[in-house]
This record gives sequence, C-alpha cells and structure tokens, in this order.
Amino acid sequence: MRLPHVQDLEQVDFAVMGVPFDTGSSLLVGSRFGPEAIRSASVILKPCNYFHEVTIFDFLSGVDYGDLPVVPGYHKESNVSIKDALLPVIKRGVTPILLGGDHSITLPELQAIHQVHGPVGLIHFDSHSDTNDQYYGQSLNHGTPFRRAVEEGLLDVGRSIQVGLRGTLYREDDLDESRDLGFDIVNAVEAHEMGMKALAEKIKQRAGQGPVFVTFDIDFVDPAFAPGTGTREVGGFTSAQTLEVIRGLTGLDFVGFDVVEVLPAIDPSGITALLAANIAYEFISLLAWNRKFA
Ligand SMILES: [Mn+2]
Repeated sequence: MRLPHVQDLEQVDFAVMGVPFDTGSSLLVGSRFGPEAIRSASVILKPCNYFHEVTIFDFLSGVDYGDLPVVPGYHKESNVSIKDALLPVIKRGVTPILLGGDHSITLPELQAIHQVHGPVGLIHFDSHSDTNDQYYGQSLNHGTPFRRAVEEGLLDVGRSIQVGLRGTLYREDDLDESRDLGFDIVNAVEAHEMGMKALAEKIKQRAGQGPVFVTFDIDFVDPAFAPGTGTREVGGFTSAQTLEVIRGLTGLDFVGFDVVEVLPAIDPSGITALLAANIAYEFISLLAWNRKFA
C-alpha cells in the first residue's frame, strides 16, 4: 500500500505488521512468506474506498510497522516474541492489522489484546474451527488456537462467532466441540443459504457493543479464488462475497484484525495475496468508516 515503514507510533491510528511464522502448519508450509506477498500485491490499492464513500487517510494515519520477531521452528518462543512485540503497539491505542503467517499466530495476538482490552468478541472467518485440542500430541498448532484462547479466558465467547466452516471432519461431533466451548457457528452451507448481507447482520448481532477482534483465514474463500493456502476446502466463497460480508461489518468496536494462511509458493498467479491485501484494506476501511459515520 506504499505506507511508510515507521515504528514511531506518535499520532498513528493503525499499524500494518507481518508475522512471518508457519511452524504451526499441519500440511503445507510457506505462509511465512505471506506478509511479503501481501505487501507486494498491495501496491495497487488506492486510498478511496468507493463502496463506503470514505477516503481512508482523511480520517486515519497508518504505517507499515514491519514484521514482528519470530523464531522459525520454535513455537513457544515465537508466541512469547509475537505477544511481547505486539503489546506496546496496543498499549499505545494503535489498531493492529496483522498479516500471517499460519493461524497459530492469532493466539499470541489475542494474549496481547487481552492484556489491554480484557476478553474480546472474536469474529472468525475460516473453513475450519481451529478448536482441536492437540495435533501430533502438541497443544500449539494452527488447528488449536481458539480452544487455547477460550481456555486462557482471552475471549468473550458469548460474543464470538465462527463462519464459513466446511470440509470433511474427523468425527461427526467435531463442530459440537466448538459449540461446547461457547462459539456460535454458521457453517458454509448456512452462510450460502442466508447470503452475505444477512450473514453480516448475524455477525454484528452476535458481536454486540464490546471490543471485537476479526481473524480471517484465507481458506474461508473458495480455492478457485484463493488457491494459495495450505489446507484448502472446496465449496467456499467468492472474492465478491468475501468483500460483501466484510463491508457489512460497519460500526463495531474493532481492536484488531488479522488475515492469515496465505501461502504464495503454491499460487504463482498471486491472486491469493491480492485478495488478502484487499481484505486488509477493507479492515482499514471499516476503521475509517467508524471515524466518518459512527
Ligand atoms: Mn484457520
């Protein structure tokens, strides 16, 4: 987006930052290169969001903060490092727009958010619930962050919702485990049936008035539109539907966003990173919309 690479947060409203960590991936690795690919794709973005009738920099100041430090191959150390590096940004009142990286990075993000904001509502776009207890006997993985987040009390789970879930499961009761943790769920078939406007309304109803964090796994989108990700599931959503549902989320009290699981090596066309850049742009637009209209 050609934002300046600045780490001085004086007068800054939002900070884009990369989290180039993919040690939590269960199948294909390489999302550590997601931030670089999304940044490269983002040069085409322009400041005016025509749909919202808002020109971002009339209302917000934003920077590219660079990447948060990680230790490739070392999950616990990286989680501590991500949380410690993010915390001062949030303490300054700056809204983070985080670029992954695999979905395990959202746990340390939420740990940092929780220290400042307390439990937050989670709006989780994904084809998977990511609420498994363990993978390969390990508690930290990109399939487990939201179970850990509930266990650690990071979420106001009564205001949290997972949308877009689909694909084959391990057991018939897999999704019940997510409901038992307290999440509301809209699976992909239900979301297709209700349409994106109604889905956005349902998400807003659930998220309510308190602080919310939005986490967007790019595999929410159908692999036809976002092939560059490691655990693809068919039957997903178009890029147009993706923009429509995000644009419907105006007026919420956003405390942070991430877009994760972009794996550029298996998408030579670059359309996955381009979509991820536009998703991040729509997140920023929601912040600008709130300044202009809320
Ligand atoms: Mn995920």
